Amino acid sequence: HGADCGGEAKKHDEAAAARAAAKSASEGGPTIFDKIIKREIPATVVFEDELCMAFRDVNPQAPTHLLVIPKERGNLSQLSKAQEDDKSMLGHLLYTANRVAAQEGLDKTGYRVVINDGVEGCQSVYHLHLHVIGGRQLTWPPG
Ligand code: TR5
Repeated sequence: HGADCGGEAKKHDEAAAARAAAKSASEGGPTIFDKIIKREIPATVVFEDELCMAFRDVNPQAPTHLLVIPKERGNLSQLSKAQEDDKSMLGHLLYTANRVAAQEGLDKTGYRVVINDGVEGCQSVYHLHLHVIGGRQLTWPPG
């Protein structure tokens, strides 16, 4: 049985599926986020600049749940693949996370930024993304 990563209970091995997705992405395969970037499938985009975009998570875990992603994934299928020359993009994404949080009014109340990495981190889409979650009292620790 796979890990419980918050989805519906599934009969197949979720960990194996996650490893397959990670392998595909690490080999340059597309993810669903490429289609969002190209506007081939719809998303509610709340911010965009030359480097990144932010849109609403389709399965929100709180009243506000945004994803901030680099438009060019490059090697950043996941945070653990980050290299020295990704530092400016990583900084830009984190800075943008606060900008979009403020745009949602969350700078007044507090919010959370999460990056899930790999199988044990419950990552499901292998294109780096920051979750920006808020609009209710969150709890700690996470599952
Ligand atoms: O599990 P990790 O950390 O990899 O986060 C992936 C996130 O992408 C999840 O919170 C999903 O709910 C979200 N997601 C998945 C899809 C999707 C999306 N957010 C917006 N729009 C989406 N589309 C159109 N399709 C998805 N498969």
